[in-house]
Amino acid sequence: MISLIDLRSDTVTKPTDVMRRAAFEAEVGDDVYGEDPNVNALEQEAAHMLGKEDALFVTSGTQGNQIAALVHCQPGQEVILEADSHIFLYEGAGISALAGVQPRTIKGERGAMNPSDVEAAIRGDDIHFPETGMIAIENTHNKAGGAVVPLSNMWTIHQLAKAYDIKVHLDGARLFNAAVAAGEPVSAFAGYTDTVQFCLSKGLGAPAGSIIAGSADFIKQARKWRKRLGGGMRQAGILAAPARVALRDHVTRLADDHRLARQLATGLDQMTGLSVTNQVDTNIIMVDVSESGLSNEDWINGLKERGIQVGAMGPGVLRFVTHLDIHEDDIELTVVPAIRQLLSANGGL
Ligand code: TLP
Repeated sequence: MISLIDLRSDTVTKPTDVMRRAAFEAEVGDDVYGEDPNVNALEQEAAHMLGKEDALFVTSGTQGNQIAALVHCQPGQEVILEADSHIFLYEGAGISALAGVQPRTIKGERGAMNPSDVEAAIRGDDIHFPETGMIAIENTHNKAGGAVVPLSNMWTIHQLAKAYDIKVHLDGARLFNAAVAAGEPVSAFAGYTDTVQFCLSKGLGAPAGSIIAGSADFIKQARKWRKRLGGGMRQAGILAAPARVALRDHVTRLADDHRLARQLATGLDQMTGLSVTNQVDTNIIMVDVSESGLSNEDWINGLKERGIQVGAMGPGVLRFVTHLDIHEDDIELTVVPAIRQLLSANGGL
């Protein structure tokens, strides 16, 4: 079977041989009893990297974000979050369905909410109003094209939140991309939030799972919620062992994904009919194809015929994501020529 060059997401990476060996050889135990050595080690290592008291291995980024809302909020409260955030757009209204809260969205600038907009959205003490239960920040911001939300923005929002006694949660699905791009440790970002979720199964390349981290008391409650949600995974060391490899070996290499993304973005932006709409901080490129004369479906199907998979991120917008399994040759020898070919076959370029 010929494998396609898959640029739909960084979730599509396959475990490396080192990861597969780690999974194969992993010593395991029942994690619901707290007895899986690899899960315990992964949680400790992640908490240490983030500078948090404790951490918990959860099934997915979505589960981590939902647990944050479940622990921080009471039903009937409100969560302040960015209007294009993953929690608002892509988690099946989970915070409403599960935690019983309503979202209060704020349109950000490259994913960053203006702190004065956040402050204006915090509810006063009034019998009519829901209380603000949590503020969520997303970094990197997916829909804003992998934009790094500046540390200074996070600091200001965190200070504000502390003054109002509101918890801040970081959806750091791609936190390591943000940290590598900013040249800062992940703990710098995590330091400006009460709780943080990061995905092991995106750019880091692990097969599945996320980490949620915070105070010891938060993790105690999170562990109970994870069990309630059916996320107690028993011999999860099979997944935690390759995730430990990801944290050990795949952090600094994220800079390669960012370099390749910039390289691809430059190539795409030079083609008539295409325009890259985001500043490429990390591994995501958003391309406006509406002037190309081809629909999203034409692009997705046409590229698939040429051995490439991409995804749509809205009308006339395609998303290209670089990751562990994408190499310079893929971009230069296959992706860029295929896009040129598709454009010229349809009278463009
Ligand atoms: N994002 C996926 C899709 O769901 C859109 C992707 O391909 O980018 N937060 C952010 C910022 C995310 O981008 C994602 C996944 C999640 C949370 C959820 O993680 P999972 O898929 O592990 O539940």
